[in-house]
Amino acid sequence: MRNLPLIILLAVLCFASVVSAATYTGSLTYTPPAPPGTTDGLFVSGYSAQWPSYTVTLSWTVTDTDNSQPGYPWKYTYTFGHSGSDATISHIIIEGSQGISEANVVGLTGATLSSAGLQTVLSGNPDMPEDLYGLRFNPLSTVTSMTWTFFSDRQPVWGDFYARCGNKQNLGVNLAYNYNKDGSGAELGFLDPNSNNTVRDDVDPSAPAANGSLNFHILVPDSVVPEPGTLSLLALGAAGLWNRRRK
Ligand SMILES: [Ca+2]
Ligand SMILES: [Ca+2]
Ligand SMILES: [Ca+2]
Repeated sequence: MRNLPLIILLAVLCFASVVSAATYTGSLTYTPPAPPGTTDGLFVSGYSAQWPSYTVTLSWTVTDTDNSQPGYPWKYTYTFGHSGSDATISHIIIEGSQGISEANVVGLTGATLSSAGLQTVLSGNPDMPEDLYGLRFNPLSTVTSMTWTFFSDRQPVWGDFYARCGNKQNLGVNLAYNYNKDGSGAELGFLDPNSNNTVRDDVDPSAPAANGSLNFHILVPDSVVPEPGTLSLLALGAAGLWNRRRK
């Protein structure tokens, strides 16, 4: 068994690559009529002839199988849009966590990053449940649907989003965010439990990332994790220790 350290090293490396290779997809949809009902994954409101009468969808794909941005292993692709022709998209906020900044995003295509950090209800996000830390994306042109992609050093966790239309439409703003109730009537998704916008007490699921949606949440870039390269170094160290003990 002279090759035991090598076998251990290979096993750990294989395990690390299996663990790190992941792709998750999911979506949340609202379908009319208003108001949002039990089958909807989004809360949608606004001018009755616009977003509330359209189908509105957010979908996502998160993967670490694209290694084109070294140091930023997670590739996030989102599509948000509606089925109508009026009330184009102003912007969409994807939740992060305290400390998230432009430095956590590289290789962005399909949108501009107009803000990174604290996003408040008062800064142009009417009826957003409460303030949150996140990334605010704007479309590249006047569109009713947008797909954008970026790479991040932050791994996917469960979180929330908010989107709105441009300008006021018939004195109102069309908006959407992830929300619904479970069978017992308990509220799930993007919440404001203490009814105070500036005290951020929404709680997100801590379960690992997975396919689909969890309790009307989406996958968002959050805390930094060790890269596969770090795991490989750990494996090398473990194998080296084994070798020394044998001698
Ligand atoms: Ca949240
Ligand atoms: Ca939440
Ligand atoms: Ca609150």
